[in-house]
Amino acid sequence: MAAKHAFLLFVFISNTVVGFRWNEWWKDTIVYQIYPRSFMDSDGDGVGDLAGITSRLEYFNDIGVGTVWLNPVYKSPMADFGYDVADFKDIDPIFGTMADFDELISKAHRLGLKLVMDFVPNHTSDQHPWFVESKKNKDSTNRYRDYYVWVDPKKNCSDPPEKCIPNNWVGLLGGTVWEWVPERQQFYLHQFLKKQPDLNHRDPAVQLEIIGVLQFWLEKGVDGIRVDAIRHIYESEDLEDEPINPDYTPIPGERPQYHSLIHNKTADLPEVHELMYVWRRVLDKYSGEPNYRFMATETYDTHKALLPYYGTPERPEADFPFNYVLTQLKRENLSGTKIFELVNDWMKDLPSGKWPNWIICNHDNFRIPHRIGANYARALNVLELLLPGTPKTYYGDEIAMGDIWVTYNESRDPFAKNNPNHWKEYTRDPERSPMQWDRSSHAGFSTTIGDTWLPVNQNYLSGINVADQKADNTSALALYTKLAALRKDAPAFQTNHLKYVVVTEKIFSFLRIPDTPGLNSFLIIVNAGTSESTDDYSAALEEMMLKAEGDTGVIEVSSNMDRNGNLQEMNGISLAAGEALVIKLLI
Ligand SMILES: *[C@@H]1O[C@H](CO)[C@@H](O)[C@H](O)[C@H]1NC(C)=O
Ligand SMILES: *[C@@H]1O[C@H](CO)[C@@H](O)[C@H](O)[C@H]1NC(C)=O
Ligand SMILES: *[C@@H]1O[C@H](CO)[C@@H](O)[C@H](O)[C@H]1NC(C)=O
Ligand SMILES: *[C@@H]1O[C@H](CO)[C@@H](O)[C@H](O)[C@H]1NC(C)=O
Ligand SMILES: *[C@@H]1O[C@H](CO)[C@@H](O)[C@H](O)[C@H]1NC(C)=O
Ligand SMILES: CC(=O)N[C@H]1CO[C@H](CO)[C@@H](O)[C@@H]1O
Ligand SMILES: [Ca+2]
Ligand SMILES: [Ca+2]
Repeated sequence: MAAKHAFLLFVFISNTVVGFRWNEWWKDTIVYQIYPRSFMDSDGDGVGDLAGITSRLEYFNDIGVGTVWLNPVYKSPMADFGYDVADFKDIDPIFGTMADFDELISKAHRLGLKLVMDFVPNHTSDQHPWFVESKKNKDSTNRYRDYYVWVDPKKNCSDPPEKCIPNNWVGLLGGTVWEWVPERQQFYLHQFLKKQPDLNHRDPAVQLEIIGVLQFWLEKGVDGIRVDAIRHIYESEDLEDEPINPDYTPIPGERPQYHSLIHNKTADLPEVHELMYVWRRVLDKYSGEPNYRFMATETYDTHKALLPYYGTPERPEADFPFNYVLTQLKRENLSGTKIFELVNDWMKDLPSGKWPNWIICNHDNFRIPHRIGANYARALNVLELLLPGTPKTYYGDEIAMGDIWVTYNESRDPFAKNNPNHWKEYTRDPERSPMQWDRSSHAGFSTTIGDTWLPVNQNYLSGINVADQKADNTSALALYTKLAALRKDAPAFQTNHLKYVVVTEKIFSFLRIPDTPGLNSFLIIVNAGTSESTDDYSAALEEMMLKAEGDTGVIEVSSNMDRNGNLQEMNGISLAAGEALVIKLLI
């Protein structure tokens, strides 16, 4: 018996897409995120490296991924595993050499893959030569004097100067952003770790240095950059306190957490858009047919705060700001209506002519089996790959990899180690375990006789590995590969519009319709509920004045790969909890 629903009808204006132009390669690709320590270890030291990645590049051709994005591989003391850069123009020895990088990029290009680098402009390592010089003194002869955000002790303060903290600003890991340096008798600002001093992008010399870094990698042939932590680039020069967040309850005896304040002096300052535009123009100088250079930005924020990073028609910025809204999906709030809300927020406010993108997992959030439940991992890949726009896959999501668990003492992540009382909320180790390639020792990730840098999830022995899943045409990997091919081949997936069909507490469903009449449309249905759902889609389509031919479709793909090819009546479609269907129709 089909339930009665509210029907939600929205239509988006599309760009008419007849194949993508040379400068739009980032639209019909899948971006695959590699956390380099954890992808493939070539030399048996237990840590992944560049030569390891190079040795596995054919995998991307096999599964239909076109773009690889590397988390930082630059020279770094690894206080934040590479997000603390000591030399923006060199490779860290743990990952290999510049020659290894050159080999990686040339093989990637030979295989038709694009390579995107992580770009970390907000801060450097405290061991970067710029900082080492900058902290020595504030003499006008010190050319690095203003490379970082240095501030005097608060005025009219009767305490010793190192206690005269300039203001109430709190960093992302809790506690003050200010760190005292006796040599300069000043504080420097760090929004992340103490070992990650923020660069001063108001200094023209810093702006030039950073442009030089961009040029260095563009000349090496990288196809794009992903700009890290963009909302934190600038802080207000007036140094006024930030307002207290009324929704925050302080914990007695504990340092204040990031959300104790409303960050309108240290985040999303308007100046950042000037900088983005400058960088965009640098990329444009290197963008000659066929080599368009792509830019994405990273920041965790509400969709309203993210959208401005697209720029404007006159002043374009990112090709897209990475859209993290779906990373908020948790076990307790996963539902059809919640997915609808998050998807629709982005789609309804998307600036005209701009391209959406979707991210469900990354190196800062638990993976789906842990965050929501193992039986939803496949369906969420269906959702991510078939929504309009560019999907981003975190390594291992294609095989439905799960998290590991490590104790506080075994933790590697500084965000956890610096927060002994809250480490379970901060830890990012669980989602960073080594990639599971096959059933050999360490899941084929490493030949080390010792330990890998984080433990391998033991479920690699029970089917969660690439080799076993390649041999099984019903596996998560088989599903992923089929979806990747579908989104590349079917014109219905090469537009940026969608129509919602049935949306309920359990169900989120949408139609992808090609711009050219007479070609197949696809109805995608996800059951995000905790029990089976049977619904009438025929009436919903009719209400939208659309009708499937003969009121039937063919199941192109089912998330469990067990209903593919079945004929399906539209007036009563049943899905198990966590199941997704892709139904091909003519309308
Ligand atoms: C510091 O104290 C002096 C003398 O009491 C006062 O004139 C001045 O305005 C104060 N400055 C600030 C920044 O509060
Ligand atoms: C910051 O927020 C406070 C409180 O909402 C407001 O009074 C103040 O004007 C804001 N400042 C800026 C720079 O937006
Ligand atoms: C879902 O729940 C989590 C945990 O309670 C919360 O952090 C997150 O903001 C919620 N997401 C949405 C979209 O409501
Ligand atoms: C963790 O390490 C500390 C210091 O080395 C030690 O005292 C403690 O017993 C360890 N805790 C566990 C649970 O292993
Ligand atoms: C998998 O292979 C078997 C045996 O060849 C075949 O019967 C089945 O239809 C295939 N399933 C899928 C989903 O391709
Ligand atoms: C999603 C993302 O890239 N997060 C990074 C933001 O920047 C901090 C500091 O560089 C990193 O620790 C996060 O991993
Ligand atoms: Ca290695
Ligand atoms: Ca900053």
